[in-house]
Amino acid sequence: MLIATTIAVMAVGAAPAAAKQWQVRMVNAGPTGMSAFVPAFLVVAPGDTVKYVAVDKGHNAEAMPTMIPAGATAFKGKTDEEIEVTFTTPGLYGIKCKPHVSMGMVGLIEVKDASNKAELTAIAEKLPPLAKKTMTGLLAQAK
Ligand SMILES: [Cu+2]
Repeated sequence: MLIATTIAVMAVGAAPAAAKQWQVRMVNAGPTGMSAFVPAFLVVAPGDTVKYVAVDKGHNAEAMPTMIPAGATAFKGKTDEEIEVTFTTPGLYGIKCKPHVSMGMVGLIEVKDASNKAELTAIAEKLPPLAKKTMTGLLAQAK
């Protein structure tokens, strides 16, 4: 809690401007040719908003309830729904597309703190093989 507060204060001090809005595109053919979130890994500041854009049909974005920081609330977009999520609790958030998680369509948002990395890494072991592979690669980028 103390760490979270400190980080939030630092972020405000470093960036007095308004919170940023980021975009993650939901597409049928990402960098590997499979359905994907693009970018799949994003580092944002507390208070920033991420908009999930339905570039192609048939995708959704939802947080995996076991892969979010303690105290954070999971969100769940409907298929083809473009949602804007404001991330306030620092930590890592594992995201999936429900129809395509078994094809590896997962994403990772880091809200300026990766202190729950070990937890998410353990849970990623239980994802379907392609989702596990993608998520493990994403987690390797989180510091
Ligand atoms: Cu999808």
